[in-house]
Amino acid sequence: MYLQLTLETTAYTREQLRFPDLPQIALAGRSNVGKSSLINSLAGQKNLARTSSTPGKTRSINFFQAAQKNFYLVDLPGYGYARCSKMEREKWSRLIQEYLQDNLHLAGVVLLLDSRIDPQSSDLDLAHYVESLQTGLLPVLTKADKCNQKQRQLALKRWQKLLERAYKPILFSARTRQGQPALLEAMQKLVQAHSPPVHPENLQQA
Ligand SMILES: Nc1nc2c(ncn2[C@@H]2O[C@H](COP(=O)(O)OP(=O)(O)O)[C@@H](O)[C@H]2O)c(=O)[nH]1
Ligand SMILES: [Mg+2]
Repeated sequence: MYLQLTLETTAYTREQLRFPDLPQIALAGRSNVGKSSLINSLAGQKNLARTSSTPGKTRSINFFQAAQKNFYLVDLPGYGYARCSKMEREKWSRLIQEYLQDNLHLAGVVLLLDSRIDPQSSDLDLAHYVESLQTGLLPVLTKADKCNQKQRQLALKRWQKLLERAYKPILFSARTRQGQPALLEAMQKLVQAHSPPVHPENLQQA
């Protein structure tokens, strides 16, 4: 099963952030974690989201509409890229925060974590921030094909323990598509569980 994804809007600044009236699932992760590869894999396409071996290239927030599923998949800029200037990094993390904060359409955040790499403080910072927003946090452990069974189980246990309030992490590989059905199902559940924002005009009769 694939998601039929169409890139609808790209935002580089706060002013360009629009909130289409549909639930949104945000994808977050450090640069090079495999976010573009995951989007391409979900869509069954090679070049929908740019993949590159040069980290830190995607600086925008990209809204992909999922046809028939009635939600947006929102690709957030990769964080924690050391080779950029401090100012640039702060600008991106501010844009991420402005997007996540008070976003009534947010149905959940999928946090991508490299299954081979030890937990980083930037990952934990973002995870705890998302938990503070009272929105669902779904950890996805990427590049699972690069680990052996023992390493995969270790990564799973470690993240489960660190992110107690999150959903159970999903092991994922864009190469083998391990975890893809589970991820699609979990995203669908987040969308279904999301209650749409109440518009002021609907409040009057309540
Ligand atoms: N073996 C393997 N490599 C992956 C996987 N996902 C991504 N990569 C590689 O990791 C690098 C970064 O991937 P990319 O999707 O561009 O990461 P992004 O910066 O998070 O968008 C690329 O060289 C990808 O080919 C995966 O599931 N398995
Ligand atoms: Mg990318």
